[in-house]
Amino acid sequence: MAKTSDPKHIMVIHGPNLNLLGRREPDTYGQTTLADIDSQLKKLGPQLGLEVSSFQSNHEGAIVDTIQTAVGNLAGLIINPAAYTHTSIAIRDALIVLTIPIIEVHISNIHRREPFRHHSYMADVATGQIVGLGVNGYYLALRAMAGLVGTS
Ligand code: CA2
Repeated sequence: MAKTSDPKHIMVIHGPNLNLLGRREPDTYGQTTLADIDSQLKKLGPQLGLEVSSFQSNHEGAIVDTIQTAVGNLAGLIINPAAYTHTSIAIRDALIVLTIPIIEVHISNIHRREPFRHHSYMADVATGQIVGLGVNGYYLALRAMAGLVGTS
C-alpha cells in the first residue's frame, strides 16, 4: 500500500461566494471558514493516500478553466459549484468531458430550500452527491473519493 509515497491528486473546487463562509449567514452555512475546510482536507488527504489541492472562484469561466486542467492530471474532483449548480451549462459541459470520479457537495440541503435550488445541472454528471451535512460533507466526500480511486 503506497499511501504516502504515491498519492493520487484530488482537486476541490469551491464556487462563488463560498469565500465568505464562516463570516456571513452562519445559520445556513455554519461558522467554519473556507480556509479551515481546505486545511482540514489537506491534512486528511495523506491519511487516505491522496494529495489535495483547492481552488475557489467567483467566476464561471475560471471554474471551467480549472476543470479543464483535470484532464490527465487528476484522479478525482470534488466540487461545490454554489449558485452555478442551478444555472451553469458551461460547468456541466466541462465536467461531462472528465472520466474521473466527480463528487458534488452542498453544505445546505438544497432540496429543503427555495424551489430554484432543487435542480442541479451537475447531478447526473457527478458520480455522487452529498447535500445537507454541513461542511462535514467535504470530508465525507474525500473519504468516498479514496474508495472510488482505490487508495482505501
Ligand atoms: O449549500 C451549498 O453548499 C450551496 O452550494 C451554497 C450556495 C448556494 O447558492 C447553493 O444553492 C447551495 C451559496 C454559497 C454562498 O455561500 C455563502 C457563505 C457565506 C455567506 C454568504 C454566502
